[in-house]
Amino acid sequence: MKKMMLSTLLAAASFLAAANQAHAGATLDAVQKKGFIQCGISDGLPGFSYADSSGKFSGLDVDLCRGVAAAVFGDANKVKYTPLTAKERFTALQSGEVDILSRNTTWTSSRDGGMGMIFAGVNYYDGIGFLTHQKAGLKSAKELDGATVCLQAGTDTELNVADFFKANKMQFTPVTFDRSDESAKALDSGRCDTLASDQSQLYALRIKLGNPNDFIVLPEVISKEPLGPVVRRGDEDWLAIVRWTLFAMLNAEEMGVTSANVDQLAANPKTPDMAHLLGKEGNYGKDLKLPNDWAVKIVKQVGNYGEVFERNVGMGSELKIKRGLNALWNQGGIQYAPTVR
Ligand SMILES: N[C@@H](CCC(=O)N[C@@H](CS)C(=O)NCC(=O)O)C(=O)O
Repeated sequence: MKKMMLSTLLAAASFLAAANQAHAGATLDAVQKKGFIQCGISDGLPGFSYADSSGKFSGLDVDLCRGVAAAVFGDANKVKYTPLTAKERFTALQSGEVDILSRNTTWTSSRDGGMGMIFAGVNYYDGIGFLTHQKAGLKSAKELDGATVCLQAGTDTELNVADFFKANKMQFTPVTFDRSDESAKALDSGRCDTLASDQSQLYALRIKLGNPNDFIVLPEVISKEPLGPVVRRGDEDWLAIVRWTLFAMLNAEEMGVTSANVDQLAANPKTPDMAHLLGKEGNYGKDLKLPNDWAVKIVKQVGNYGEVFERNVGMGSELKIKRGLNALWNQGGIQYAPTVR
C-alpha cells in the first residue's frame, strides 16, 4: 500500500515538473538536441507495434512516429521505442519519458482534458468487440448475461464493457490482466467465456490461439474507439507537427501521392494543392517549424496513409482488415484531413 502511494506521488511530481517545462517548441528543441524521437508504443500488438525476431518494430503506431522523424530529421529511422503496458502509458508521457504516445489509445474527454495531455488525431477508428468459444454457440453479445469476461487492465475497455452490460441489464464477472497475451491464454484455457478488446486486436489475438477456428468474433461493436497519437499539453508546436504528419499521409493518399511516385510528383506537381503539400510552392514547412520538403520525406520513407494501412493491418498483412471507417471520406470512410496551405 505504502509502495503504491509513493509511486503515485512520484508520478504526480514528475507530471507537474513536465507540465511546468512544457512551452511551445520545448519538445521540438529537446528532440533536435538529442537527435531522435522517443516513441511510446504497445509492448506487442500485431499490426500496431510489434517487434520481429531481430527486435525491429513495425506497425501503424510505429509508422506514425517514423513519419514524425522523417518530417523533423528527414530520416524515419531516428526513433527510439519505449514499449508500454496500458497501465504505464500515460505516466510515461506525462513525466517526459516519451515524446509521443502512439499506442492504440482511445481519445476520450477525460484523457484529453484533465491529464496534462492532448490527442493529435485519429490514425485508426476502432470499436470494442467480443471473441468467444465457437462451441458456446452464441450469435450475439446480448446473449452474454452471466459471462466471465477477460479484459486488459488500465484500458477504457473495462469501462465500456461495464456500461454495455449495465445498459442491457446483464451481469458479468471481469477478469483483468496486464497484457493481452495473458487474456488470450485465459480465453484459450476456458477461464473466460469471452475476451473483450478493440476489434482490430481480436483478429490478431485469434491467430495466436491454439486453434483459431474454435473461436468466433461476435457481430456487435459496442463502443467508439478512435485511436490516435497523444502528446503533452502546453506544447502546441509539437502538437501541430504530430497532427500534420498524420494529415500529410492522408492528403497524400487522397491526391494519389505514393512512396513510389512522390519524387516525380514533387518535381512536377499536378495541382496547386499538391505543390503546397510537397513544398514546390509556398513556405508551409516553415509555419510548422519543419523543412519545406517535410511531407515528401514522410511519404517517401513511410508511405501515404493507405500504404501504411495496407502494409500493417490491411490486405498486405496477416490481419487482413478492411478499410471500413478508415477509408478516406471520399471513399466511404471517415478519414479526412485539412489542407496544407
Ligand atoms: N484503446 C483502449 C485499449 C488499449 C489497450 O491497451 N488494448 C489492449 C488490448 S487489445 C492492448 O493493446 N494490449 C497490448 C498488449 O498487451 O501489449 C484504450 O485506449 O484504453
